[in-house]
Amino acid sequence: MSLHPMLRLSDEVRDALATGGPVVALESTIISHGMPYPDNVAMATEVEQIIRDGGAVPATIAVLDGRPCIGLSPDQLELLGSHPEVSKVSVRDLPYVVARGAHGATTVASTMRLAALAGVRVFVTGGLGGVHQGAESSMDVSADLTELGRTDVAVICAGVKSILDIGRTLEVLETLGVPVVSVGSSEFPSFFSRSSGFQAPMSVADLDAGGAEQLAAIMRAKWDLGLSGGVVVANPVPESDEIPAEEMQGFIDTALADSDRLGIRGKDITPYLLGRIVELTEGRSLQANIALVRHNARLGAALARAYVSGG
Ligand code: PSU
Ligand code: MN
Repeated sequence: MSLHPMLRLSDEVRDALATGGPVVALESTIISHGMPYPDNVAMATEVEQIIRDGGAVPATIAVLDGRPCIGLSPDQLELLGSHPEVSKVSVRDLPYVVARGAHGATTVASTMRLAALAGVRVFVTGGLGGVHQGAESSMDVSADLTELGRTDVAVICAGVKSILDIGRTLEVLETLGVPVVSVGSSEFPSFFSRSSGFQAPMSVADLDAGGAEQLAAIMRAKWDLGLSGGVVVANPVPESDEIPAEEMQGFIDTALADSDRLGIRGKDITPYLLGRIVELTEGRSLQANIALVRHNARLGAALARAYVSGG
């Protein structure tokens, strides 16, 4: 595949793609707008190392000085985690930050798009965007779902937080033809918790029992059939790091009520709620968040290897 001229690839990503090696994309909104400094930079650095230890090459994606970058240096991760002028960039925002030569942290939607442009098919994150509570009137549905409906990338996440309407999020994914596959569980997880009250539409075995190979086979079957679009891989948080859903619900309700009272809307809602939940839980949610991203990174490396090794 010839390289898109607007992309800037790190050397290790360029080499891996040139030789058909395993590459795992990572988003940057989670760094710039999803976690506080300096834990965000430590998380991003550690996750890249987990992917290398798992035999794959990490490709953290962001827009820097207007250039879409696939694979970042330690200095660039530090900039994303600490610079005040890194905007949150979903698909609609990409043309603007690129044209202005600005910095942008990419969401799941824009990271998927840039990963696909570079030829990367596996992407690891923490939580997906989805249908917001009250979307019946606000119409606030994340562009992450639209992108999952059209871009050929598998996204490994820990499910969807109950800051969103989980049931409606699953309905939209079904409408868009997106396979939603839980790993080692029959339930769709709710980020901090292994349960959500919703069954997963599909499931595969745990990583230790061949889950990565089963997922790679689903990706190949989908794309070989010409069914474009993504796959949601829902990897439940490990039991030892879980915060029970009942326990989180009070904090989430408070955060939602606060955002409502402050009139926060649009692209600012998700970052506001994530930050408020870290405050309300006195950092406990952050520890669970970091743990589940690590866990997803291990699966991501294995899935990227299984996918490139053919079937
Ligand atoms: N949910 C999380 N953590 C995150 C996000 C969502 O638990 O960091 C970020 C991701 O980058 C996701 C974005 O793609 O928020 C969704 O934002 P919006 O709802 O504005 O589309
Ligand atoms: Mn929105």
